[in-house]
Amino acid sequence: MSVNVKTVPTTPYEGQKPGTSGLRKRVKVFQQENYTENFVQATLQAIPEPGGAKGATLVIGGDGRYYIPEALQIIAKLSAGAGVSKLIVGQNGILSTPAASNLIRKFKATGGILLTASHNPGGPNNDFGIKYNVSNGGPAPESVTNKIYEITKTIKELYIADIPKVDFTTIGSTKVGDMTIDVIDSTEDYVQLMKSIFDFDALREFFKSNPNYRILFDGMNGVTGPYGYHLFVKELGLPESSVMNFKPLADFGGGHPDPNLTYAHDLVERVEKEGIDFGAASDGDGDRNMIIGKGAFVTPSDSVAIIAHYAKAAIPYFQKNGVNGLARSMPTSQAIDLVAKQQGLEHFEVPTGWKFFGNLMDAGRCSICGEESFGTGSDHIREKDGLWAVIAWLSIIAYANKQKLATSVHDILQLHYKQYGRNFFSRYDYEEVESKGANEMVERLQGQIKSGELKGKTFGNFKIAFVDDFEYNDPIDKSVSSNQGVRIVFEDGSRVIIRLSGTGSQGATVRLYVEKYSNNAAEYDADTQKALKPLIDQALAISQLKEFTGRDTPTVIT
Ligand code: VG1
Ligand code: CO
Repeated sequence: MSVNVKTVPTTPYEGQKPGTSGLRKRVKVFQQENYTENFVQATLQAIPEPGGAKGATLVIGGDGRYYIPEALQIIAKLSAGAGVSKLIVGQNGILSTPAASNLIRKFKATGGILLTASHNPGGPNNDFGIKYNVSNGGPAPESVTNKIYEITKTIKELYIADIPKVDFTTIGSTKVGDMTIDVIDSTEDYVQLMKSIFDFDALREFFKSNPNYRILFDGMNGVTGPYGYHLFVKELGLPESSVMNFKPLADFGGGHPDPNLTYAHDLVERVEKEGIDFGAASDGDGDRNMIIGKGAFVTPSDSVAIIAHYAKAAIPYFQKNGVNGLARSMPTSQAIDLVAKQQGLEHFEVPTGWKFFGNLMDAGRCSICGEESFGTGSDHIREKDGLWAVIAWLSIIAYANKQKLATSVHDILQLHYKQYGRNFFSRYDYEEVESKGANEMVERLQGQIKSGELKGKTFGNFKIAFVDDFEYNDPIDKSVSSNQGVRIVFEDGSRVIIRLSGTGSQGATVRLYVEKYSNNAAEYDADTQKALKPLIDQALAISQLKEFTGRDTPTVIT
């Protein structure tokens, strides 16, 4: 049974360029006539050969945010119009980003369309987003996202199948014309994956022999609530009080579903007040994570280094597959490099954005990687994975407890610093600043890099070793990504990085990253902001951030 496909004229919209992780704009922008349709069809047309969209199997799902129901219907109509043969959709359109990545790999799908703006707030006046992932389960590389953008600039016609409204609320298989739509359970496959990676018996054993050890997971009313509930309550048998904000809401309860000390303050407060041993949170679409303990905050840069350190001892997946190499994004602290050196592993520094890890993983050269922006993951999928990181940490705690090394998050951190030294790290975000000032600030620095005038200069106690605008040469496909952030590296190894965000939806966001290494044991318990203050002062002086943006203080410090 074939369907009738209507050809509907359309005109291009400006600015449909996918950023660090898909196209993110205000809901109101997506609601404009044919705006979503244009982008979805451009995405379908950009699906790489062989095959393209015709005969493709696509995984579809999102983080539960406002406008997903409408977007699902649009995707169904355009997919049928493009000759897609199968859609695999999470029930009610719910799939966390890591769960979607897993499904693409598991069912050998052509790719997937992810409906998320990640940690950006949701609701009618906030953000929506669409991202395409390719057959390895990872975000589309720049060759594909550039093609999508090119198509959006000239799009003239939409091919819309004349099909009735699709029911995405009921699990089961239906056919519309020649296209099959499988609506599947949102959490089942992901939970199975976690059980194949970690030793759930060991975790249950740990909680049994430490009955007073309390954990609290904050779903932040994003997509991970049902996944966390399934894993912690149903599988590990922990009390329901171990999860909070676990119902996905279209507006995330009015909150900012971003797991950091600012936006996950309810969790932080409860951990301190109630003396909870281990706290964790994930973002709107489930790929980020934050790990805290009583009186302890794990920076994401430390987190990935610590996971790499314990991987083979504490996680069956790595016992079986080995650890083949480590990687981090450029602004992420160098803590993981130190682990790689000690273990004799290859390590890589890639630009910001998870898409850059995929090639290394596919080539078997990277097993564990992370970003300073609360992203941690491994080659079990091709996205960062919030709940994976949380269970990795619980596995480390169970292992360290059994070996009588440490049980608290604080002690695990201190043990790590004793062995490797400490990389103090912080990021300052200046959100919604005027694009003009932000661009001029970066252009000035780029000019100084070109002219060589910063070389060898001293700022306070810091002498510049080198400055550059980070460029990445992918060792696998040889693609080159330039202008990935201004990097100022000092002789003592300290670093200042400045770049503009590629995920914001309004104005510009300036990110300032600072890192300082210490192997002085007396400093290991020091406060991060205090330890970094002299470097931050110099970073502000070098960049003239205040002069260019008019901002005295950052919006968020992580
Ligand atoms: C930010 C982070 C980056 C992350 C990206 C997507 O990008 O810095 O590390 O990969 O968000 O994460 P940017 O360009 O704004 O700095 V997510 O959880 O929003 O998909
Ligand atoms: Co996210």
